[in-house]
Amino acid sequence: MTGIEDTPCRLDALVIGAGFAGLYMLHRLRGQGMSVRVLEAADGVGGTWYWNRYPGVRCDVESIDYSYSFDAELEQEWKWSERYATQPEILRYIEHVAERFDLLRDVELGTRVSSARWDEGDRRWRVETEAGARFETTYLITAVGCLSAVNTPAFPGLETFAGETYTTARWPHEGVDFTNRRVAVIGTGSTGIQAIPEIAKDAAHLYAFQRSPNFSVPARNRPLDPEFVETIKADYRARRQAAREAGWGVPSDRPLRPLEDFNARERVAVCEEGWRKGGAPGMLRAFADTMTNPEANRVVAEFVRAKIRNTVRDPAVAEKLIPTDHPLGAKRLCVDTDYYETYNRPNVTLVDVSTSPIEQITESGIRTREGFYEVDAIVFALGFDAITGALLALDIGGVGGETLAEHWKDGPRSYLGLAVAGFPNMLTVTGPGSPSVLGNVIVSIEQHVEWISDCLAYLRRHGLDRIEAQPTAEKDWVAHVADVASGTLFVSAKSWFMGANIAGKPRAFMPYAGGVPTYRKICDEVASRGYDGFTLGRADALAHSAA
Ligand code: NA7
Repeated sequence: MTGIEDTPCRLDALVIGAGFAGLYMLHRLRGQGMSVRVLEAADGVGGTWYWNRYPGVRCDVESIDYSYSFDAELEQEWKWSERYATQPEILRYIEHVAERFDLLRDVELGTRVSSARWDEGDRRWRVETEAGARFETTYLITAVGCLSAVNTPAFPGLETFAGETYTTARWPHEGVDFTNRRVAVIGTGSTGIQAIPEIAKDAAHLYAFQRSPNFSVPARNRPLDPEFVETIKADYRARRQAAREAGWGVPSDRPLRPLEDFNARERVAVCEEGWRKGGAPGMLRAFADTMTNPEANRVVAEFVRAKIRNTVRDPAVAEKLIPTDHPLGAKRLCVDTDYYETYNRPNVTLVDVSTSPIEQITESGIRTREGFYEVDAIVFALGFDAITGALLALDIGGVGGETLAEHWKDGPRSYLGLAVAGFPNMLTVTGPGSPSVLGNVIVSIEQHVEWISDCLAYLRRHGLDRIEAQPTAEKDWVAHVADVASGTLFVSAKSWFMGANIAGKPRAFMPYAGGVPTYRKICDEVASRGYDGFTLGRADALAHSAA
């Protein structure tokens, strides 16, 4: 049944999104005997790894950690080939998981949700798709990803451009040949930083349009050493446990100590060691207090700035590539292969659009305040309306017809990043107010999926089928999230974590910065106290407070 028929398709749970989160949610809930369907806008599973196919795209978390931990056989049988997996390899992995656990039969691809309304009368969600299919479901679970709503600022004159335009997050499946073409890449976040070195290898000339420089560290990607993989697989449980206990969901290879424990020479040695090993954790966790102590952060940032100066031959270009407006890591730290080296190529030009903004796109190129760049193709690498964008695009209406957009007009409000007051039976995987994008999102996805499925099993065991976050619990959690963030350096950057990259978006630090283990403990305690802060009830009886 597809929901297109006259009678809506009735379900216990409807999951929106078939990426890492939605597929695992389906697996868990189906295993609990629930009727579940996943609706996915794309023509394939994979979520972010379905859409983002631009040159150079890789995960910035190591492959041995960026994978499901819920099935021991799966983790033993799957072989990652590189330290940082490419998009095609991650997509193959997700497709393998979907097949291995027979998930596809409950996934409707090419199906975009157009609205979801809570019906207080019969206490169900009524969900509609763009194609007109209708679903009625007891539980609505969003698994739409934090980086899926593409940022599309308007560039005057874009429609007049005679060449080709590409958006990194909507890359053509057949790939793009840039040989002998003059290419503009607009945007130098993680995506631009991965794509620019690859496109520069083929392009006649590449113009990198940078509005703000970002910090980036070398990935030192390499084929995985079979002996290393064998050691991990011999005790994968220990590795997974270490990931869950690590602040960012990635195990540390050494005990963390604060800046003050090291003398000046040792500080440089610690940074040098992180740089040599490659990857974000080596810099972000150079010191235990890199993200909380401005001086510790300054030491690491200065170290990276010196590396940029040493790598980029033209000192003027090097200075433009050096961030000075935010602490290292306050915007997500980028991980690259030869990014800074690419600016030494004769066919690459850095165009600083902070002082000389893009004014017009013409038939043949891009005009900034100070110059004109004739190009054959433009690549937009402009980021996302992160964390809330994809949720708001679902057009969700809760109790009394209040929409999620209304509820969040001053910034996202959620209890634990899992549930929203006034939106009963809606649960949000990696919603705002949970650790989500701060670190290894797979660890956070698994924790949420397991918490939600345990919660729904609890409700069923107790003859309940209604759960709603209490307004006071939501208010307190929002205040706690802001309070925790204010004790970190994250809040001092105009980042997408803050909603600062989208015009008109309310400014609020959206993820929970208290660390993955602390957050897990809080969620577990809430559950063990009978879902403290939630009101539980029966659809056909008076609600009773669990608090
Ligand atoms: P990001 O990190 O948001 O980067 C987007 C880039 O696009 C950034 O350099 C922006 O400059 C730039 N941008 C955005 N709008 C414009 C306009 N109008 N003109 C010029 N430049 C613009 O997105 P990514 O996709 O790179 O990375 C997102 C996450 O995906 C990443 O952190 C990983 O976790 C995976 P700005 O900084 O706003 O000045």
